[in-house]
Amino acid sequence: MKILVLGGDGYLGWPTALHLSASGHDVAVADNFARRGYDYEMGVDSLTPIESLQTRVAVWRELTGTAIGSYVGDLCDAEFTYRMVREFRPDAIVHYAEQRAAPYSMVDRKHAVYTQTNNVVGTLNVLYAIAELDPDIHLVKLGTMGEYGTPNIDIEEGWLELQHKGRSDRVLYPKRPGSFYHLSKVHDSHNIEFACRIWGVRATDLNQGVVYGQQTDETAADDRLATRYDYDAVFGTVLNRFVVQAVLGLPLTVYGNGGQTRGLIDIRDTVRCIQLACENPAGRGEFRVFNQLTQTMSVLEIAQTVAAASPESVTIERLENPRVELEEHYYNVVYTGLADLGLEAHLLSDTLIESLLEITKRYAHRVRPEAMLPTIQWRNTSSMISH
Ligand code: NAD
Ligand code: USQ
Repeated sequence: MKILVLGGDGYLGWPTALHLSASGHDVAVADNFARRGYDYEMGVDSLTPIESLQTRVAVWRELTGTAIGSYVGDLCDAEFTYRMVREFRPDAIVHYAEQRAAPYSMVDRKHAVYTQTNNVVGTLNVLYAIAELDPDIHLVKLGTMGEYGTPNIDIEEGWLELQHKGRSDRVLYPKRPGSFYHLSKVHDSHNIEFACRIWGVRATDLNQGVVYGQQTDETAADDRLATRYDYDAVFGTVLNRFVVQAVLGLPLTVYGNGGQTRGLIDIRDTVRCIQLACENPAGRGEFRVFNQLTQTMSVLEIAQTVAAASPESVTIERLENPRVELEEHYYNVVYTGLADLGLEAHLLSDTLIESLLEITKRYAHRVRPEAMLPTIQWRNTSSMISH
């Protein structure tokens, strides 16, 4: 298949492009390097050194003889988006290209507006390009488990069968997200479902949990293929952050009492899920939703698991929660769709944590410990991005 990976220079987009290429697909990536720009804004950098997109693509070609096309541009620029789709003619578009950090979207008005504009407008341009140029293109869009929030009923895969006053209907599952970033994904989901209904677009919305890990079979082949590893309080995700804190001898920063429970997924399963979704497309007009996670754990359980796998002694610190979120709640999620397509999950294991500890030790000298503590407060309308 011809597959276009939007956001192909990012943490997940780059390993996905490699995995799809290694699986025999004809792949091109697109990115505007916004993510590299946020690093400059915050004065931080990926723990692992990462090469430019041009070098990454050249190294992949040198190692495998296979080309990955690249498009540099902004999805919010409709001309760019249309030109790319017209030129590459993909069978599937994998859409990762959004501002994805909840804390970044909560810095202040400007960052909230940027996040929602970038994400919602970029996705609308992609939807229009598909509808106008080739409605057969399958859109595989990254959503998030955080769209649902933590409701007091089971979380279904996108849709809910509802009984109300003697009548029944199948409705989009009600959403209660916890940041302006997570809200941008809800807005996207509604726009995509509408495009499926009115234009017969085929789409898969993947409500992914928190990703952990840094290596896939393909990125591990050469240091120059490494993907980024974020550990700072804005972009670092919880398990990856805890591993870095454990290696540096810093206390693990559990927000609140740590009872908040989240879906988790190994980066090796993320790339496989995308492959499965692309190779088994949604039907014309279908808005298909999968919950993309392989297990659920509370934040405190994640901290205890990292502490137990670490050879050094580790302390766990409970910080006052900078976010507004339930710390004790019901959480029962259905996630059978991707398993039915053939996903064989890698569950969080000591071996994975040990390999992350190894990577972290190798690059520990690159960590800026002052970027570790959270500075963005949900309850304030304006926060400092760093100390
Ligand atoms: P990332 O920030 O590393 O990658 C996103 C890429 O998209 C970046 O390279 C960025 O430069 C690019 N981009 C952003 N806006 C763009 C635009 N307007 N035009 C062109 N390129 C643009 O993020 P990631 O961790 O790889 O996440 C990828 C996607 O997966 C996001 O949509 C995110 O919401 C979703 N997701 C991530 C996680 C996670 O734990 N990392 C979990 C669930 C869902
Ligand atoms: N947390 C801590 N300590 C930390 C960091 C986080 O206790 O040092 C807690 C947070 O309060 C939250 C949970 O851990 O309850 C997860 O936080 P996170 O920063 O790992 O994840 P989140 O902000 O939800 O965002 C990440 C990705 C986002 C994706 C989302 C999936 O950045 O792109 O959409 O995970 S989900 O959480 O399922 O919505």
